[in-house]
Amino acid sequence: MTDITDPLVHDENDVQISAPKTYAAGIPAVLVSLRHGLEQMGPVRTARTLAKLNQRHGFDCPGCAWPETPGHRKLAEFCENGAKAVAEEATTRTVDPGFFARHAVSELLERTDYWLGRQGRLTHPMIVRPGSDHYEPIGWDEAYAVIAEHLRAVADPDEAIFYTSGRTSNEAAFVYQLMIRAFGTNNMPDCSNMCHESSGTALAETIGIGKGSVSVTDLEHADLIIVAGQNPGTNHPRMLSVLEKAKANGAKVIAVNPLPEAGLLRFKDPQKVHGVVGDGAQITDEFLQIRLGGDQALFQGLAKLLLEAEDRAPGTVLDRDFLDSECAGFEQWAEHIRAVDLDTVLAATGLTRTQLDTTAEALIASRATIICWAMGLTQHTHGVATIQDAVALLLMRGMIGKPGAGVCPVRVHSNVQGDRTMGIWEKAPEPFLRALDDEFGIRTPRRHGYDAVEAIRAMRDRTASVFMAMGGNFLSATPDTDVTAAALRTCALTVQVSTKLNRSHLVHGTTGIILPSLGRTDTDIRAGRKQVVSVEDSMSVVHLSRGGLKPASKHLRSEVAIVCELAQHLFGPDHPVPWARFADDYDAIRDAIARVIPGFEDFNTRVRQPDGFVLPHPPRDERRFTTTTGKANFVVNDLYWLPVPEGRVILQTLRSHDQYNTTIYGLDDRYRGITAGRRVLFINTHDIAALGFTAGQRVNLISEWPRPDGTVEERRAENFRLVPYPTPVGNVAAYYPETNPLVPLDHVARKSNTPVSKAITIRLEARPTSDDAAKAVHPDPDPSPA
Ligand SMILES: Nc1nc2c(c(=O)[nH]1)N[C@H]1C(S)=C(S)[C@@H](COP(=O)(O)OP(=O)(O)OC[C@H]3O[C@@H](n4cnc5c(=O)[nH]c(N)nc54)[C@H](O)[C@@H]3O)O[C@H]1N2
Ligand SMILES: Nc1nc2c(c(=O)[nH]1)N[C@H]1C(S)=C(S)[C@@H](COP(=O)(O)OP(=O)(O)OC[C@H]3O[C@@H](n4cnc5c(=O)[nH]c(N)nc54)[C@H](O)[C@@H]3O)O[C@H]1N2
Ligand SMILES: [Mo]
Repeated sequence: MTDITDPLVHDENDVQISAPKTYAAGIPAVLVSLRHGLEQMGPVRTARTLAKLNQRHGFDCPGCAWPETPGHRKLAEFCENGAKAVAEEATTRTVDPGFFARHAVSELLERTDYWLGRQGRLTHPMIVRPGSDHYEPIGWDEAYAVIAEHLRAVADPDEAIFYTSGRTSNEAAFVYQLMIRAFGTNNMPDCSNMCHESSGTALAETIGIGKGSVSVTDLEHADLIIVAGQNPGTNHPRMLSVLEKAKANGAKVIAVNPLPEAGLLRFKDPQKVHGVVGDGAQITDEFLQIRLGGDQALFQGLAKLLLEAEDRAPGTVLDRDFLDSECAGFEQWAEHIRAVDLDTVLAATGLTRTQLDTTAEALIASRATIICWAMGLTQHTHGVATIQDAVALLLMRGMIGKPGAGVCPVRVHSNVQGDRTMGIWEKAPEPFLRALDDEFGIRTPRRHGYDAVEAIRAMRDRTASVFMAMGGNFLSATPDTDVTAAALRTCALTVQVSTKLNRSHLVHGTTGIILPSLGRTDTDIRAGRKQVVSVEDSMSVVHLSRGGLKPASKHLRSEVAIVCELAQHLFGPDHPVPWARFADDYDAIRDAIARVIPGFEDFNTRVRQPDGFVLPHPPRDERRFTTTTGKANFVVNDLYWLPVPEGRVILQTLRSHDQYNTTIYGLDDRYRGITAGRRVLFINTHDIAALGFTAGQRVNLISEWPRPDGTVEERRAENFRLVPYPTPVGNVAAYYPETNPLVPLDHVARKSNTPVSKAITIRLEARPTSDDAAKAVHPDPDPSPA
């Protein structure tokens, strides 16, 4: 077997390291956007594309799910990284049958993810037949026939697995889950399982709905915003203008992060004169440099300080009316919190007592508090517990369902939230399934399906044999890359519906199929009519997205069409679902959605309003909590944190500024001072010395995972350069997906089953030679407090 990750090890001799930046965006961001566009698309297509991005009559940015500002939209309502995401998709380069004739699969496996992504858009359906090392073209109908034949051959529908990534539109997601359930399984792992699953799980239990409760307007009118475990300067750049506006309105921003991320500190808005020429705006008032996994301790510690303040001055801290009328479990939770040991909190967080006190005072002084978070909270063993303790901190003071206050899990893949709303969920609830049955006259299965981790186990254990992916890059996005690769290879058939070439195409089943699809930016014409799709953003706003560019090839089909055509091959002409009609008329799909999913009444009309429409959210709209108790629940969670074992460090895996998940746009991470390389390990200078290394030295990373029998499983990722960085002592960071082979499949968050990508215990091993050590390494950049 070819090593799945080995090719990435070799091309990293030129990495340059300089001091990290202290601000985000500004002129360099504008230039970088244009450079990527010009390189991939040429000048005319670049101008046309960027002008349509996030405009009312344009397409939704495939970059992230940050909402558009309602009403006035600036001509350039996008960010550098949105522009890169678009250039990546709208590229004029192509990967055609000639490309696959020239390059064997085994040869492509030797290429880096960066190289694969740069080859361009997939143009034809392709198949790699049993025993062959080359993809060859296949007609659409023949491809559907092969897939349908494999699906009909399984002994039980649960032997098939259907993955979804978060770019898929509402319409495509709805027909996809419908086809899967009509086939007979709920095996629908999705990228959410690796992403905000912990948020959904935590929020559903506490407030009754797994979605955020605030709007952009709320953020602009909050007086305290806590941004925990999130790097908006890179991953949600448009959020920075909203934070800037909130600050102009008098808000205080507290950032909680192990790393002093550039965007959190200062922001130069490229759309404003002062951002272009001046120092930009200071975004963060307080930077709490927390240890990895210390957030639950922080939230519990703060809650304790708030309870104590209430004891000292009764009636000044707690919102008693709200607690009495709308909440359940407060007294029991408060008793648990009172017993929290503040010394443990200080050890777990690495913060000082003064920092805790100041933050508690800010919470007490605030009339409208919002907590925002992303992967820094969700991808931990105790991600669900951490988020529930954050929610409790808000509930104590009644900070939900009122202007300027609430929970803000910052969603991410541009339509990941919409896909869930449409039923891409392995545990969809009974009312949704019943509504599908009633609408279509089918019987959907009730047994829960596999999430991402369970899907890998099922393939590994040979209880699943067909794997289909609607977008995404399952191999590289999931944990334990080598285990996942071996699992995918056990399948009789793997199918990837994709826009761009990626590593998941190269690690296939006995038969492998690639179905090339239209992307968000492409014109989609069916039955002679231009079709439009819809998406839901991070704040539950549903709006249209209209592609406008000429597709990379005339053979591409939309995701909707691909699903509906496959369904016709699978179920034959007499199926109760009107697949042929759905394939040619997305309005008909929206009419069905309107009848099945609450909140989508009159979908076709309302989605055509200028800014779309907002889905109902009971806690936000009417302070109603649809939980098991009918109240907002305080959930008691034991405190969990991450002491650093002797001689080891704890690794978080994160994104560089030049990537979109597993798509690598470039080899720089401008804000963190990295140029021309990705195999770097950000580490405190204290640890470099304590572990006996030197700055710039190359090391191998070995993760250690204790088996129940007391032995330790080891996983390796090789050849990383040590970069001295202001990360807390004992905590290191490196990029995903290069480090995914280190994440054990069984290391998952409690309750949400999300892989723990932000806390991997590793040890470092010196590489045999260090001839190039210390090349171009800047002097000690402000080491963090010990
Ligand atoms: N340009 C670009 N945009 C993107 C993406 C992309 O890859 N590129 N990906 C999209 C997707 S799918 C997602 S999910 C989001 C991801 O958005 P983020 O969650 O911002 O992404 P990460 O790079 O994983 O960064 C995690 C951040 O949390 C911090 N962190 C890590 N562990 C902890 C911890 O224990 N406590 C605290 N308080 N902080 C911690 C890290 O230092 C880092 O700043 O972005 C979306 N937008
Ligand atoms: N170690 C570690 N692992 C992680 C994370 C981490 O922080 N650390 N983050 C996790 C998170 S938050 C997420 S969301 C997942 C992401 O997991 P995925 O969503 O599976 O991965 P992406 O890299 O976003 O998928 C990129 C591929 O999607 C395809 N694509 C792009 N646009 C379209 C489209 O419009 N239609 C179709 N059909 N295909 C398209 C292209 O072929 C492209 O190669 O990764 C997770 N994995
Ligand atoms: Mo994500």
